[in-house]
Amino acid sequence: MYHKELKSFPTNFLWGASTSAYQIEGAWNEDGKGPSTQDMLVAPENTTDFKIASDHYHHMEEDVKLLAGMGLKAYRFSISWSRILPQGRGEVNEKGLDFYNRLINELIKYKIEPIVTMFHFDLPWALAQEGGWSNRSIIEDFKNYAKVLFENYGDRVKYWLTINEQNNMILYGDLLGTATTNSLQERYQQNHHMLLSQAEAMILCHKMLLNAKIGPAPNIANVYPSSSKPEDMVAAENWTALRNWLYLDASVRGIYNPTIWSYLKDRDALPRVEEGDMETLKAGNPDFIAFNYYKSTTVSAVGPGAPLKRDEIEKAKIITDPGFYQLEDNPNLEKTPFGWFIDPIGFRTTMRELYDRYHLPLIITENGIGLYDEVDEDGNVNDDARILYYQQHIKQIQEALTDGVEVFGYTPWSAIDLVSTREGIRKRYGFIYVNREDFDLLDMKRIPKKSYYWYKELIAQNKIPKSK
Ligand code: BGP
Repeated sequence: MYHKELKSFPTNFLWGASTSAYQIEGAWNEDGKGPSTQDMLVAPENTTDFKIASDHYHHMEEDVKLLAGMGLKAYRFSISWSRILPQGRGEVNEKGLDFYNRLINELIKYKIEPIVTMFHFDLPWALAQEGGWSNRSIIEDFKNYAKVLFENYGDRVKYWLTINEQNNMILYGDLLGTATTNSLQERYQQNHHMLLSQAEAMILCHKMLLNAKIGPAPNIANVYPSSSKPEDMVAAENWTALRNWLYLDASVRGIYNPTIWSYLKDRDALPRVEEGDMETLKAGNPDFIAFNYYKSTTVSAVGPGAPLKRDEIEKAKIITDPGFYQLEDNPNLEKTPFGWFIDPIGFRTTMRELYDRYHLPLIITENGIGLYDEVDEDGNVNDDARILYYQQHIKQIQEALTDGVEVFGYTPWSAIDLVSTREGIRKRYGFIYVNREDFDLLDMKRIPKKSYYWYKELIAQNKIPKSK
């Protein structure tokens, strides 16, 4: 649909940027922090671990000042559970509490709205030793953790996100360092426990904080059938249900997606659902949907027993699905230097589909491009490819707004350079360069990139700057 005129961005639109605790903070064992599963991972070859990351823990004031300099209206960050509760439960670490208190106060000082992710891939190691998400007792632990956060930060934090990319943890947990099992049933049992933990947190949030808003933060992206064959359309619907709707149907409507329920049944992988669980899921209601979008996917139908076609599937050990779907290339799309499809229009269709299906306001909590950024002789980082990526994607938000979709914020990934989930710091996402390499920490100097100034102009004008 072509619009004669595009709607302007609302004046209170939350232009922001995003990070996560374990990828940016460092100080992995300082000031009483307990280890998390991410701290204990063995990094892939030639790749840094997360122990120092961007050393944000020791650069927090400087970093926030730079974010304020960009004119950010919002900053999305995650809280490290084991910095607050080193054992995952029990005694609270005052110094951990203090760090986030200072961060939140600093943001508010510059009129930047804090958006807090409660859990972003870094489970307290102590809880992982007891089975982590496989152990039903984690629901109570998550609820207690949520209570500590609401009690301590609820007076200043209005926007809460429960669990980052629960769907990717279940589907690609091996890649994200969050998987603990190859059993399909156990994965979906973990998923069930996450859904219940999330529902309990949403219920508690609404009980404790009357003005707060809370929502899930899955990774949502549209799926194309690789051809107009009806079988490929069924495969596309299958993959959409498995990667998108399973999570949101449960979070928003408190139900299990029927296609996925029968898929799990067919594969003897149904989660054990106890009495009262479905009532809990129904009682937990989000105020909005936050979602991360990087790329669309394309799939085709594949008969039962067929061999797997793509390496990616083997590597990721994701649920291999002959009889359900098969990932395909998309010749219509370009790729980033790291091989991710670039699909701004897919971003628009994702927003439209989400709004159509759930009728809840949307905020995009991640979107961005990983690049091999470098500092040139003049000390500048000219990340034109990132500017182009943002320009194209933000244009599609405007298209979606004009289509009638309610979008209230955009916090792309990432505010400053940080360590990627598995490709180190050489895969950079930030508006601000951090001068370190995978194994050489250099001076950790912060250098605003060209995209920093571009985004600053966009925020100041509340519209996409004209290309120069
Ligand atoms: C999302 C995660 C982030 C992040 C981003 C980029 O899935 O929520 O933590 O890092 O993707 O991915 P990567 O770091 O693998 O390039």
